[in-house]
Amino acid sequence: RFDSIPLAPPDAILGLTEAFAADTRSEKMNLSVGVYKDASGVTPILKCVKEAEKQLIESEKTKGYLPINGQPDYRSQVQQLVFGDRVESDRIAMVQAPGGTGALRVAGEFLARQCSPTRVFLPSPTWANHNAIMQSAGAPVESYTYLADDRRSLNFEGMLSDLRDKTRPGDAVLLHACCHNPTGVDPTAEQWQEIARVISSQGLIPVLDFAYQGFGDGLEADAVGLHTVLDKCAEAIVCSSYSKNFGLYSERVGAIGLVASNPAAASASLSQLKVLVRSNYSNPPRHGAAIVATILADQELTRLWKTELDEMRIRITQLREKFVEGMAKQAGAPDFSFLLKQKGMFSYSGLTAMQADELRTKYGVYVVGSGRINVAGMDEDRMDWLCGAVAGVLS
Ligand code: PLP
Ligand code: TYF
Repeated sequence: RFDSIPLAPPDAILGLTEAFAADTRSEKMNLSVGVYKDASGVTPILKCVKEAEKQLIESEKTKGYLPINGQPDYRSQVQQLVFGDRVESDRIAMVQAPGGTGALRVAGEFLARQCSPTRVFLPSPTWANHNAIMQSAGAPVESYTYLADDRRSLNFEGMLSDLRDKTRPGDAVLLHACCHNPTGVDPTAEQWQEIARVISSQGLIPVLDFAYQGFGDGLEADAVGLHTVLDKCAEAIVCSSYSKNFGLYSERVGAIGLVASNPAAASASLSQLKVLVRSNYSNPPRHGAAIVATILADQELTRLWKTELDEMRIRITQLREKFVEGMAKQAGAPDFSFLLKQKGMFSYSGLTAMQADELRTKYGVYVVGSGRINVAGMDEDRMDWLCGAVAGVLS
């Protein structure tokens, strides 16, 4: 019964955030959890979101349930954002989902129930929750080589040979469409061509986790990998999240975009996705999706969103540059210029678990035990102090 239930371990990343909140040192800095912060250290509500919310307060007429697969105008806006005109509409099954996590969970259950004996191949390393989500969904999990031994670049040959040699036709391969979490290491456009070729020739199902569109090189540039895969593969699943690029973390906005090889297969897949949603959370939340749909349906708001997204991306790039410069000024510190090649909020810093511990206890700088740092959590006004702390634990 309940009194014999063992204590579960806390989430490694969210546990650090709790510890950070309880830390009374004023100089503390949180580089652990993956949320964007602006120059004043807050995770802002975008202006386009505030404006859309104002409009929604006026125009919203009901809080009645949404359809199982979500709000129709949200679905069509998001479909346009993810697929453009690349794939015929009648081959796509779109389902609004509660965040990227909800999308991945439903996609995992779909693979486990409808595509068995499909195994899901995850990159090594990957976002820790990928393992947990796929396992909870009942999908057998395997891994493929991703990061090279230097822990700062792609082991491209290793990746391709794993995808060729370890998989069977019908297996699924999860790919971070851009801004790989936790490493920041993305394939180049040419490497995506090769990856897509192998996935197609091996008969694998590409599952693209698209959680950071616009945080790497821009909205279009960040979709290059996805587009390359879609051009070469007749089937795919895209799990997108609007937590980061609309700053809607707590509103739980995401989507599953399943591409089938023909319209009948898309309809059947949609019907099965709806069955899964029904017994899971029944129907998705309205507010966040309504915000995204409102913004994307309005040219002015879309322009404002793109400007604000550019600002976030440029700030992250500048923080990378300032950190690399700051580390170069520290006597004896290793060269951190590899951070400039990496994309999105995250990079592996090369810090060991022990050094990460020391950074926290001695300086109040919180990084994940793997050495992953969230660049977007850096305080630019105290960059020299931060670099001094990192150099302090590295020496
Ligand atoms: N996928 C990756 C790679 C992520 O890093 C995250 C969030 O950190 C998600 C998916 C899920 O995002 P959410 O469920 O908050 O939309
Ligand atoms: O920092 C990361 O990689 C994520 C962030 O419900 C996160 O784990 C935190 C909470 C959550 C989803 C993602």
